[in-house]
Amino acid sequence: MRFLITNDWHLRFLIPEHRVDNFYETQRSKVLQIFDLARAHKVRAILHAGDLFDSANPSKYVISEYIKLFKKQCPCPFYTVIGQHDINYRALNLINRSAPAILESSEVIYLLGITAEPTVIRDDVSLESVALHGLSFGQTDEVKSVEGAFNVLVAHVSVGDRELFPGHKLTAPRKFLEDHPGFDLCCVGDYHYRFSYKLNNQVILNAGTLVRKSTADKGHRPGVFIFDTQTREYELIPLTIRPDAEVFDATLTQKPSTALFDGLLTALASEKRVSISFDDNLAAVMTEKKVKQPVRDYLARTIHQLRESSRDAREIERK
Ligand SMILES: [Mn+2]
Repeated sequence: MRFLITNDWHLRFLIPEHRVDNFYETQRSKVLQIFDLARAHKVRAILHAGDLFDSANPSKYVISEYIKLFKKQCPCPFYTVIGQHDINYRALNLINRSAPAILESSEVIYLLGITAEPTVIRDDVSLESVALHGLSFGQTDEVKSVEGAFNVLVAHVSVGDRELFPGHKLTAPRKFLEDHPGFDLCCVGDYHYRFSYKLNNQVILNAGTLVRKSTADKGHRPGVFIFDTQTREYELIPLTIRPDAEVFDATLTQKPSTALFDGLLTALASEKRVSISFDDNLAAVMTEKKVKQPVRDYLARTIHQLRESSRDAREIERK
């Protein structure tokens, strides 16, 4: 079976600060290019690894226009997970208020991984089974691969091979594959640059963002992967895009000074608070303030309970 792999569409109406073109139309035309590619390559489904919308509250116009577009033009099932841009406060229990949930209710897309059960697709001719699993941003549920099937994990996770800032600890693509040994293909989103990595029989792909939203994305050439489960081969298909000079504001072409940001990082690093993980930062602050162990234990329990109850609420909401 062939699949089209894509992520981080960040659908929106407003023109980002750095762009000078009709961004909404540009974005819409790229979505149409992807639907055309899915048709041309006869893929079984499109797999999108999260951040379908740019915000938790996109305009109703954007939502209704994309529902229409999916209905009329998407040639195959479309599966996605929830990225942190899709929901408020990064809180998965608010999933039913998200724009992707509205698209799912409109029966134009499917959300993966909200229940523990994977979606299994069977091919009547080759008798091949493909199990699709999903992990939304911050979802820590254990995913179990299905025996006898080709297992695909679609996940919005911070996996990558480039430091975002000095001292940034990130999960390398290889490590993610090692941590998910039962999965033949992992399609990930979150970081907006593209990468692909093979480890024996496993492959991990991030196609990169669909759009160059700011000058920081300059140099990125939007594209999608076509993956074949029989051969385990994949191909990058670049999208037709306009050159940077035509879409970016020329007055903003110079790289902004990072002096302020670097200063902040140095200050944070000196306080050993450089991670973007809440838990790491909390631990660093508690060490610095010499917080006693019973207080630490109490905080750890409370935070754990809060996370558990938000997961329970999510499961109840989905039932
Ligand atoms: Mn994103």
